[in-house]
Amino acid sequence: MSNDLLPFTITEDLLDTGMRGMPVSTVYTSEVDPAEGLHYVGYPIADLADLDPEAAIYLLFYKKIPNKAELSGFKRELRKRAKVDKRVIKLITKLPVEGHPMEWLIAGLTFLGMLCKTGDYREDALNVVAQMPEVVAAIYRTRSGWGKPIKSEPKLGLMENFVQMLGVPGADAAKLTRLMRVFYVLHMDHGGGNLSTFVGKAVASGKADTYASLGASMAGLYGPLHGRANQECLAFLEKAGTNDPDKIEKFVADEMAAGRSIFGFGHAVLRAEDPRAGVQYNLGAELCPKDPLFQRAVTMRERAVKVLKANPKVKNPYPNVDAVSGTLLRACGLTDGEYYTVLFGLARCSGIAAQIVDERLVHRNGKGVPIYRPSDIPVNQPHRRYKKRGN
Ligand code: NMX
Ligand code: MLT
Repeated sequence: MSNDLLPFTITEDLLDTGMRGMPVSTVYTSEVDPAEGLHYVGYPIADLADLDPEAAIYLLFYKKIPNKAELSGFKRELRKRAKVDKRVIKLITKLPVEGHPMEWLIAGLTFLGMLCKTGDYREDALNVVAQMPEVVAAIYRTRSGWGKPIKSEPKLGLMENFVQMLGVPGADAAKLTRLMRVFYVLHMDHGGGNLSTFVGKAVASGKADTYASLGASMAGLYGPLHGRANQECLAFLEKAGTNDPDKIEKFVADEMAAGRSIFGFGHAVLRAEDPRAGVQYNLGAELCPKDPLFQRAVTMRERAVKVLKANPKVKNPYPNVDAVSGTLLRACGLTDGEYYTVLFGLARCSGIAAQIVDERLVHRNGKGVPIYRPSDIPVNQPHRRYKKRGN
């Protein structure tokens, strides 16, 4: 562990800042370096972007990149765990279409918990990772009205099976699979302090089960400043309505002046362009270079940064993970932005589940981190006595 963060003094100006920069725990899966961005167990994310998603999961759970035998054993293990209880899928098909897909996802995790939990953090973590593709595909198909859920074929591989179960009308499955494999690896984990991960681990610290903890963490991811920024960013790009660089710059400046968010830009920790954005810009150049909305996002990369840099309050004017992901998903056939955060959640649950396993079963020599209970400072609450008054 690097000791340069310790000891840490909490001064008044650090209160009510959303705990910005306060180290509260140790984490074994990943690190977010302000300048260099995300690393999984020490490896820079850009180096891992083309890894098998299953190998990336193994890395987060077992802290090493698997060799060939370990990877095939792990894939076998996930296949064995992949079968989702039919009742869970049936319950999903009864959910109201008025609900946002993230509300469906939270419900799906709750159904899995009700019907399938073992109560063992490691077992439940691996089960949920193996079963989420089928759950998310069922959510997607049912709520989109594409038809009945498609039978799972886990032997295809995690993302290959997911794309096959989605059965996106009119999509090029090979292209979508290429995208989803990278998308999954990029979105799995982002240190221990991001909102959804922090919430999930906090809930698990009260010894709630893995499914309830992940449901809570997905409620955190649902917020537009966190995971739902990928949905909002697609709408933001569409709203810009032009590919002319000067007009885009004016649009961003007007949005900022109106007090609205510039979606896909900024970060609480990063102080440089998010390498996960860089990987996706490159992937877009490969998969959909002529797509007009992708090209607009590329122009934003330069012009939105210019506008945000001119605003002294913004600490990071650069693109984050959500800046361009929606344009790639849309170009590969997933045109409805409302589902993008569910895809983020599908991947992120694996990182959060791995961190929950560590916090519950590994930290403090296996005793686990105690129940989260930070303190607070009471304001305008002088101690006084209440005297019962007559009527
Ligand atoms: N658009 C508009 N205002 C911004 C932006 C932005 N992209 N980035 C920062 N600011 C504002 C921020 O609201 C704050 O204003 P005020 O002092 O009036 O409250 C000020 O600039 C300073 O904020 P920072 O310290 O730079 O950023 P902070 O750590 O508070 O927030 C985000 C980080 C990510 C919430 C913020 O940059 C943001 O709202 N970005 C747009 C939403 C987004 O893309 N979120 C996705 C993050 C990644 N993810 O997937 O989770
Ligand atoms: C994430 O991937 O969780 C986001 O970049 C937000 C964060 O790290 O705070």
